Amino acid sequence: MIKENMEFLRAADPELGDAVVSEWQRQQRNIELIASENFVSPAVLAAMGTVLTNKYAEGYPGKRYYGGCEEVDKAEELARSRACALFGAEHANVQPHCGANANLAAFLAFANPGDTVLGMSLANGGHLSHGSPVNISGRHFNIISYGVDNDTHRINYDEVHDIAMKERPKIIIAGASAYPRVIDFARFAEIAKDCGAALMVDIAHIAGLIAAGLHPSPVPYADVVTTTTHKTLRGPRGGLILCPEKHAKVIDKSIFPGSQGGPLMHIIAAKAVCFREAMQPEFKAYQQKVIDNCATLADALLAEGFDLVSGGTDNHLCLVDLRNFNVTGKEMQHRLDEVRITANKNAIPNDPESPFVTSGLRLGTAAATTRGLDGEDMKHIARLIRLTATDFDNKKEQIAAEVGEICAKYPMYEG
Ligand code: DSN
Repeated sequence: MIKENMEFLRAADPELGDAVVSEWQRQQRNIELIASENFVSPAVLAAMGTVLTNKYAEGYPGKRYYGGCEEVDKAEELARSRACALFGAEHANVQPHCGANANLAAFLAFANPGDTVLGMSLANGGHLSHGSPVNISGRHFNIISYGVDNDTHRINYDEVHDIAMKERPKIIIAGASAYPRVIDFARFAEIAKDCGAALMVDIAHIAGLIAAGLHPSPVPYADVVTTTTHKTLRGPRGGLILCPEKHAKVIDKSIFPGSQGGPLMHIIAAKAVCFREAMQPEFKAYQQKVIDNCATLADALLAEGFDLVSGGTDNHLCLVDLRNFNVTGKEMQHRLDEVRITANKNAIPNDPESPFVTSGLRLGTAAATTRGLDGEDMKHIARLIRLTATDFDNKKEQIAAEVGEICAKYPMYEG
């Protein structure tokens, strides 16, 4: 069906159809190690391609600004109730178009422009929408940051506490895009309580692990939890907000009419499908494999001579410090692209290089694990990454051929 749909599209619009088919082929022949990506199920893919895209439904189920919303109400109710059940939350808003929109809504709910917000710095693993000067969060709020400990590369909770007591932020943000270790949300909640801040937790990267019970959940502690739905959670590209009932009204208002217009009902339907999938026992087994594969990859990279930020990983990603191999993150990303391993350059703590160059490489196992890759493949990939760093010019054809052999074992979306 997936192939048939692509052929249908290609017949209707050859230029666009060609690009879609080429992207599918790229996904087939590359090893995907971008920590924020995944491959959705055929059911999630199907939900995104439904007639629900035709419907305007500003408002919320039972209280819309348009007629004819009976069926999309059902879809949104399913998504909301499943999100609550999956994460043990009292309230869910499934309308954010993306994680950054979910974060903006959380800012609007708990702070006013000019108020102080404390988040993890981008340079130490935080996210653009947690207060970067080039993002609306950094332009409209007074952002102060915490980083990681210089030696352990872990969050120093005592330091976060000191900063929070001195600066008295309105919001404290926990959560990161490049932090390979468990985050102590209970400790963050104590800090927020001590300084009178709201606690916002962005679980975009680890939502799947949390849903599976393999990382502690922030839901019992946070005033608001934001996430994307497409990373480890393996749903459609989009956002989600969870909160206690006492904050439901202010959160809903911050999304609509506060910062968004019409919800994307076909994407909300796909979120409902994703949440149902995430409640199945197979999903927990999948998340355990993601963690196991990442641990194996990290150990193998260490054995190949690489340094890892924080020395290893507890979750789905690891961050390689490339400096002892005398190659930058930018150059390594480029070389890996050539041998069809897809990853991204990433700043490491106290990176001497600019954010466009970087000294690090972020690797994640969520997508490759969905595809079926196992521990032996991870060890093989670590060896190929070492060859890419040390002997690229001589070995690039050989590396690309070995990548091709791995990919051929795990075809995708063939049905
Ligand atoms: N861009 C995502 C990532 O790669 O981590 C975060 O939104």
